This record gives sequence, C-alpha cells and structure tokens, in this order.
Amino acid sequence: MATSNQTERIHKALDTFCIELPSWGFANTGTRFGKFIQASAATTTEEKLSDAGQVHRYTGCCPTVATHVLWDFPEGLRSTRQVMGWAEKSGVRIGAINPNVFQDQIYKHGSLGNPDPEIRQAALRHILDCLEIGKQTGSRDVSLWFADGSSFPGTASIRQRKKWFEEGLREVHAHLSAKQRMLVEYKPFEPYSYHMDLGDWGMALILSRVAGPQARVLVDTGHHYQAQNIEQIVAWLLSEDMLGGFHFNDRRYADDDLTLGSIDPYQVFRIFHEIIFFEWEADRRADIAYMIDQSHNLKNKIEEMIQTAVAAQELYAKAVLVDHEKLVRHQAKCELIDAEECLKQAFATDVRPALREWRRTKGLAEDPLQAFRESGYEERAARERGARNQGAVASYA
Ligand code: PSV
Ligand code: MN
Repeated sequence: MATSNQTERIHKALDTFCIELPSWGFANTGTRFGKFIQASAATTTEEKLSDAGQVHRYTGCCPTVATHVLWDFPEGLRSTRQVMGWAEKSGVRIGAINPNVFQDQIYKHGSLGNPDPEIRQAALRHILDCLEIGKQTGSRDVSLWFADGSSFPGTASIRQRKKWFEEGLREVHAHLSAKQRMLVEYKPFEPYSYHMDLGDWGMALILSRVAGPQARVLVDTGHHYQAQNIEQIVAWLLSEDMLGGFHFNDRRYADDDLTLGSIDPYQVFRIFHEIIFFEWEADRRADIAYMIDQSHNLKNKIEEMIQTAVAAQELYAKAVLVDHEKLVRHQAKCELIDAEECLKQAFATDVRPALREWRRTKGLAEDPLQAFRESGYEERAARERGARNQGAVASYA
C-alpha cells in the first residue's frame, strides 16, 4: 500500500491525468466475421456522447470524446453545433477529430497515396473539412490515420506514394490554425497486407517533420509487431519532442482492441514511466493527448470504458511512484538489480486505496463500476434502444 507521502504524489498526478474516450466505442461494432448486438449500445451520436458522459461521471477522468467525422457528424460542418450541444448536455466536450479517408469506395487503392490525383484531392478536401470542424468545436487535435498501402509486391510505387503523402500532409498543415495540431498515426498491417504507407513510427516521424511544426506522432499501442519495445519508441519520440498522443488498447496477436492492460499491464506502466521520468528530468509536462481506441462487442461497452479508465489511472499512479533520484543513481553505476527494483517496487504497490481516497475528495463514488451498475442507466438504455438495435441485427443479417 502507498505511504501518505506516496498517496499525496498520486493525488497530485491524478488531478491532471485525463484520458479521452472514443465515440466509436459505444456503438454496436463487430469483427469481419460477425457482430454481436448489445441492446443498450448507442445508436446515434447523441447516445454515444450520453454514454461517454456516464464514463466521465463515474471516473472523473474522461472529460473529452474523440469523434469520427463520417460516423458522428453525418452532415459534416452543418452538424457541429448540434454535436457540441449533445456533448455539453452529457457533461463532456468534443476532443480529437478523426477524418475518415478509408471507407468510401473511392479509397480502394488509398487516399493521399492514391495514384489518382482526383482521389487524393477528395481525401484532402475531407481532411480540410475536418480541420474546420475542429476549429468550430475548439478541438486541438486532428488525428490522421491512413489505411493506405498495397497487398502485393510490385503493385505500388512506395517512393512515389511517400511523395504524395509529403505533399498532402504539407497542405493539411498549411490549413491548421495556430492552436491546432495534427497527429499522425501509423500501423504496420491491415487493411493492406504487403505494405502500409505509414507503417511505423519512423515513417510517421519523417512525415510529421515534413508536414510542419504543429505535426506530432500518434502511438496506437495496438499497432506494433509482437514483442516490439513500445516504451523505447515513446522515449525516443519524447526526446525528439515529437510525441503527440496515444491511442491506448491492449493486444495479444494483432490490432485486437483489447482492454488497456488486460494482457500486459507492465507494458503500460513502462510507457507511463518513460513519460513521467522524462517530465521529471525536463521539469515540464510533456504535451501528450492520452486517448483510448477500443471498440468492444463482447464486454458491455460503458462498463468496459470505465474499467479501461480506471486501469489507466492505476497504472499511471504506479508509474508516479518510481523514485527517479534513486533510479538515476543506480543507472549511472550500472547497478542493474537496484535500478530494475525501482520499477518493480512501484509497479507492485497497491495504489487502489489511494485512488479510492482521491475519488472521495472529488465527490466521486469510490467504486465507479459499481456506482454505474447501481444507477439503472444500462437497463434504461436497453429498454429505450433495444428495438432499434434489434433492427440493426435484421439489417445486418
Ligand atoms: C485504425 O485501426 C484505428 O486505430 C484508427 O485510429 C482509427 O481511427 C480507429 O482505429 C477506428 O477505426
Ligand atoms: Mn488508433
């Protein structure tokens, strides 16, 4: 259990720790093989924001919701006010804006990397519309994920596509307001299986640098090869001042969208440790947007997001407990066991009592999951949305 001094450190850290929710985590989704419908899942943007509001209400650490423009702003710019109103009613704000340049038929062979200049232009126009939406919602970040790539060797010019991305991203950057940032996400596989234009953090870093000074790299923890050392990538991006944000989720095999920390909580701890260690050395906060990118169709969606937010708080709190002065001393003398123990001790500390106390001081329920379950929201949502969700099964079948 944490000492009173440690509890104080944890409370101070939790006061500023927020993690953004994904609107797409509240609607019925599935895998490529099937979709298992939940009667209470959100069927509209208003309902997604309402559900996200529940997560924030019980955890106190999720005040913003990332949106996917095509799915959440059906009328584009014209729906901005309405969407902001729904968010406000639910006690949350609109967070990162995610363009969608992967779903339309025209994007079969890519978006900004497509050989057809008209398609590249169409993708660019959509992204620029998203920048405008972001300006109206007051969102700072536009998160760019490109499903561009090829599935068979020799079918695409990798260098030419890189050039098209350089051109496109420079253009996007030129339209950012002084307050906006663009976050460039990478992924080594899926949907294409031979090459992805933005396949890893090095490619995202190069393209961000080419784009301009308000571009940063977005690390989605699910977008790495097995056994990749993600915290090293994080440490390098921090030292280059190029880490813009995270899409957190856990994985076992591929981009599985599993609950944060459900497979490897020590990895999440190590990522947070690199960040907090950097902040301690630099004596400043790293400007990082922490976001969740998970979409569940097995677990209940709101409960799962509460579970995720709490897991993030716990792992962050553990990382806060690493004794940096001691760690630096042991590292300098190559005292391996003592240095490693600095991390292991912190990771092994039970921070849950400190978290419960933090919630009490904030007027929150000590156990967010239980409080949500007792609220009756889930049952009400299932009654109100059940028929519409059944309809979704019918139309899907
Ligand atoms: C792609 O796998 C991704 O991680 C991107 O961030 C998308 O915006 C998100 O998932 C939802 O499709
Ligand atoms: Mn992502």
